[in-house]
Amino acid sequence: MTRSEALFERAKNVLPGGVNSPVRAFRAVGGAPRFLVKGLGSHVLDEDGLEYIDYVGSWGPMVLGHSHPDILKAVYDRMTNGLSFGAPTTLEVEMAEKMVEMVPNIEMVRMVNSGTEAVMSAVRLARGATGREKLIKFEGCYHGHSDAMLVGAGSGALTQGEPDSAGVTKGAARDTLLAQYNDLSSVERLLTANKGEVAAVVVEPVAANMGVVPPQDGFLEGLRELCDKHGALLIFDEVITGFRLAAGGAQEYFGVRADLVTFGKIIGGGMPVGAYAGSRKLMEQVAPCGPVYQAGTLSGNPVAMAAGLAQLKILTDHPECYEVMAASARKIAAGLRESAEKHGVSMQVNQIGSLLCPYFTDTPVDCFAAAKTSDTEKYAKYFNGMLSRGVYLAPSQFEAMFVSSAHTGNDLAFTLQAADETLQMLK
Ligand code: KE4
Repeated sequence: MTRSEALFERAKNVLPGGVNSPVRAFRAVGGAPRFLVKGLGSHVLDEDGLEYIDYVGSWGPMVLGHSHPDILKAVYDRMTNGLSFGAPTTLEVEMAEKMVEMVPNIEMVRMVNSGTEAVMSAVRLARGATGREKLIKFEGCYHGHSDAMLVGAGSGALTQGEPDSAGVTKGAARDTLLAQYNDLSSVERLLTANKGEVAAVVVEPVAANMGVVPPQDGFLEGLRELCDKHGALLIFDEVITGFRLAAGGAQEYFGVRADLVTFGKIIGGGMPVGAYAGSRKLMEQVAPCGPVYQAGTLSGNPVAMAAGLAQLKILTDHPECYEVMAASARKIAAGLRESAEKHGVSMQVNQIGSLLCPYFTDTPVDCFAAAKTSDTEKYAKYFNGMLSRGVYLAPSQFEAMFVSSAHTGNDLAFTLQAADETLQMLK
């Protein structure tokens, strides 16, 4: 028994499923999750002393790789003066100012402690600001685990929300309507059928929780137009795309304006964090200056702010990172396609910026229904073949590969060699 296997058995006695977040449990790919002890640059080390090239990167925060010296120094310098006060600190003001400087169309920010909290709060603000109760989200998009967001499953393009988790009441799910990603008509039908009742359309500008599905040309622009026509707010959930697709996130990358934007991951540099942001008019409706209540003991925590601010400053000072990461992702995508072709494996590879995802299907993946045609058994074999060769991927077909600025040319060559050997075994 490996140390990870032994630790996993021990963990299962005191943690549900042995983990603190379900996807980490390797349920979709089998075997015991690797218990990691160290990360440096693009590599991580597990409890058995095995090293991997890491394409999870804590699910997005480690955009500069692990243990960046400037980020570690910022954390160390901050923590020696105290970890948390529950009182204002200069760092949270500097963080908000930095985000406003980098992201288009936002004037104010509220820090929270997770992406879930950011989306939950932005949705409450949208409902409070519009006086409307209904929401439109997209099947297969993930926005954290607040009740209103745990709605999916429903068949067909238009469905009244059905909870997809125990404990989410029909009442909580009732006001969440499901549309189809990259299908503007499914949104228009919902807005028309619920005239004057939809507070907001919540969307991942790049759907990165069904694998990676980029918006088709005109999709995001169409959402903007439909929201304007129907008086609904457009919420970009940029927990993944924020500060990753571009310094200004998806709004900058696609040139589409959202009314509210949610963030997480990168702005914490690896520490627990979330944020939502928008115009002054909207954000000043949030307590204590407005009627929309939202609060948090550790919101704006100085250590998290120090880590996040250090990461944002590096991204600002080195904008070339974005093209470097995108070029690396393009290289991996091209190499995977080449190997799949060579070995006769049906594979689609979607890539945008530093995000990519291989699907085991011969159907082009431009929506959730197409993503679900992927052979997830084959993905599991691919995952384990890569893991055994020292490449650590998302342990689920419906996640993204996260490329960082720390991934080197040697990492890419090693990754593609491992993929070629693995795909040869799969055919
Ligand atoms: P958190 O509450 O996990 O910080 O953020 C929720 C969230 C919100 N919006 C988007 C677009 C997200 O991708 C997420 C969380 N992402 C997943 C990875 N697909 C986190 C990994 C996990 O659940 O353990």
